Amino acid sequence: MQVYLELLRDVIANGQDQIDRTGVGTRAVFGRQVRFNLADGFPLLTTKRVPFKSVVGELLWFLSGSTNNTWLREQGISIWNEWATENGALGPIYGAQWRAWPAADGRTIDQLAELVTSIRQRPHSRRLIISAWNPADLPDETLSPQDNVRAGRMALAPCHCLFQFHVAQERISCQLYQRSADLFLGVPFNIASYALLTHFIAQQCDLEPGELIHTFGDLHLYRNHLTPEIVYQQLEREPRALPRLVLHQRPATLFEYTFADIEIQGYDPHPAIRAPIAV
Ligand code: UFP
Repeated sequence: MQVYLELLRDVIANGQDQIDRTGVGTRAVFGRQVRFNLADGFPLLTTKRVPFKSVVGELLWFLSGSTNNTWLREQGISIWNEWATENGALGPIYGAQWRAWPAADGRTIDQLAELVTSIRQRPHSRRLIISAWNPADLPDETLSPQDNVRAGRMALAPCHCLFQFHVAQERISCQLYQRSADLFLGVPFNIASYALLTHFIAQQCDLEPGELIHTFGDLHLYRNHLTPEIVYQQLEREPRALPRLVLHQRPATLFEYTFADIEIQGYDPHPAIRAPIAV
């Protein structure tokens, strides 16, 4: 995960100071790409502890098609709390678009189910794409998350908004386009989440996981993360060996994985680093 530390240095050295929606302010670059060969180990950051249980829980929740925060909260996962209404609603975010994209004729499209079928039938297809970027459902950037949800819109515009799979030599790779990326808090989580999803899809399609290619639009460090205790502390740490992911069984479908099926082995990170989140 040396590549992550290089991204931190890149944003510090080459970023421009920007005003942003949250009012916190960032240092940002535009357009970057990193690659992880999933055969080298599972890309879970070792220079700080990443809460893997939250990564798993959020992905299982996305895959279930849910957009209500209640189940996550019950699992002790608080990552969506700031955006939810008092009833836990988040509007038509990822789960809705991935599993039930509304079509003009009233149908809904299960993009993920169709993706798995397509990969099995036509692994060489160049159209193995999932999009969460549904312009009809985007929030109004000037309203609060909760007011957007009450108006039937997403609480937060998709950050990881489009991804594509590619099969070559029995390996399946995933390229993610992330339009906006909080490099300190969001990105370690997003890398792990898409690596896990790629392992699931590979298993479901009888393929080996290949590469995760992570492409960024606005890649930023919030100003209040650029402190000796936060970003600079992490930069002083030596990366350690990557852990391994073990999937204990192969469920009948992509939508039936549970916490018990997923184990991370050999994860020995440096301690967690707390940092304020920009809402
Ligand atoms: N963000 C991430 N990853 C995520 C997620 C959010 O980095 O998975 F949901 C960050 C990016 C940005 C903010 O700092 O949240 C979203 O703000 P905006 O919509 O204005 O880009």
